[in-house]
Amino acid sequence: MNASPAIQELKARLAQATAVTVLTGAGISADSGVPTFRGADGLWKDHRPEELASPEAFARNPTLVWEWYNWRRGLIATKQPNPAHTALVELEHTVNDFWLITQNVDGLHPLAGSQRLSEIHGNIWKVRCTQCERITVNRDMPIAILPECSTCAGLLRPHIVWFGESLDPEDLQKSFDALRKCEVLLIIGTSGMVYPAASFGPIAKENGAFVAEVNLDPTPNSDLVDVAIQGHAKDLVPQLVS
Ligand code: BJW
Ligand code: ZN
Repeated sequence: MNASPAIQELKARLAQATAVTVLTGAGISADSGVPTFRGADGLWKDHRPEELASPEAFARNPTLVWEWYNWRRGLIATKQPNPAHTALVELEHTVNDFWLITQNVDGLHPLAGSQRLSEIHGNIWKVRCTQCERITVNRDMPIAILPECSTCAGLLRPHIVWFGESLDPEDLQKSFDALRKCEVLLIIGTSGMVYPAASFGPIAKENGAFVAEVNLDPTPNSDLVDVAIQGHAKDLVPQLVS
């Protein structure tokens, strides 16, 4: 198969760059069978985000929120990284200065072997105590509702950044550093609707990076980027890295 000129150019840029940053969203895991948030089959079709993914929702009905996370954990536990996740591990090994920023909480990037990454919206396999704030890994299937902290007996919550909550300052700092210094920013499978990640493309562009997008559909980023390639992440990302 002959690669398109856009793919060829991006492939060459990636091969030459010494600093590459990648931003991923739910679209990369869609190819592993994990549902996205928005769109026809997205999670928000049946659930209102503010009823499940906000601190107010958890305060109002922690049982409902935990039931939803138990369902998601059960689904994600059956999924595996796909060739797009694996290709990014390969890229991490070949690029001198590499950073992966993922909005995904499914843990498929670390499962594939990614190490230089920030999970800026948290991880569905981690829990945080609402009292003492201790963060622990928890793979219970299903998790006991309502789960309690083993240190202080406080109520545990998912270690996930909900709407209206701040991102971890260290994750943000690492992300901004990576966006400012990268020669290439590759944005994969995100609708570009949720801030602050929605501002990452413009930040890298303002700082002189070559910005590329891989997505099934056009997004708000498509007009800003140097190259927008439409298709499945699992097919395109391995082509870009090979
Ligand atoms: C494929 C594909 C395939 C499919 N191959 N592609 C500035 C302006 C306006 C609002 C705000 C602002 N700053 C903050 C806000 C408020 C809010 C926000 O952004 N709201 C917007 C909706 C307007 N942001 C926040 O609250 C953030 N906090 C914050 O900024 O704190 C400071 C602050 C607070 C309040 C006010 C002001 C400042 C926190 C955001 C946390 C988001 N958390 C979630 C958690 C969900 C719960 C959970 O997972 O358990 O993270 S929301 C949800 O969206 C999830 C995702 O990580 C995130 C992004 O979604 P993503 O990944 O883009 O997925 P989709 O489904 O949207 O798109 C999938 C894409 O893939 C599509 O484009 C498809 O085409 C594509 N695709 N298959 C390639 N095979
Ligand atoms: Zn505690």
